[in-house]
Amino acid sequence: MTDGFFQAQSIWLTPESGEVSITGGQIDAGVLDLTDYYLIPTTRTIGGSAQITVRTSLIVADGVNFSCPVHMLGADFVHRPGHEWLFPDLRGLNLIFEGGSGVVSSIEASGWPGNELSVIGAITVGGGDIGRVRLVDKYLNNESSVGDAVSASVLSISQASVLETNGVSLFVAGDVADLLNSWIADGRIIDTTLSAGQYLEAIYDSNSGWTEVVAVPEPTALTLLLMALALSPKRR
Ligand SMILES: [Ca+2]
Repeated sequence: MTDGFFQAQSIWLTPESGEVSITGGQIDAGVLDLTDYYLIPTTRTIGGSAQITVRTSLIVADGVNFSCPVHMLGADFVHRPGHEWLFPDLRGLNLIFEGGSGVVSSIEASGWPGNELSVIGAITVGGGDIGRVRLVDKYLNNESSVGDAVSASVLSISQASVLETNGVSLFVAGDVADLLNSWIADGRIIDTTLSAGQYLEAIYDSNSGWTEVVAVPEPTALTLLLMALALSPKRR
């Protein structure tokens, strides 16, 4: 597909063999299902100047290459386990969550910084309207011991939009700890699963080159007192 407009409640875009590519035109789908045809891996290319809007769920497993934005109007990004050697290439994908107030989307944790293919190119919370997105981990995508996380090269959260980490590890490429900590402070990044005495903090790991949002224990009164003493000017 290179042109035209296609609108449907549910689109299962899966050839029995060969390759399907959408490089132009407009798709407006309730469900856009890009999973395999009876576990036969095929390749689908979604990119170019294609305009994609999804309203319920965008479902991937493997064999998908994205190189365009996908507008998520309240939709969930579902990543089912597929063939691990054929992980979808999400590096060119920009998921834009803009469902408006009171609408919660989700992102399946499937990536980790060690596997570049599974890193989502960009997660944008808030676009034409504000967005709210919750990280979830319903499927075991990575069968090694690393575990599933949500990893993005770029994360943007507009004012009044919210990303809920929901106990799922979140990695963003580069040293963006100051930016993410400012979003934790102003409520753009929250975790409603934190136990008492925990709070979120973004920490940059110079070895990996990634900033991770982690739950850390609240500093105790004694720690704060010792820090204050250490920072206070020395007396003669
Ligand atoms: Ca998962």
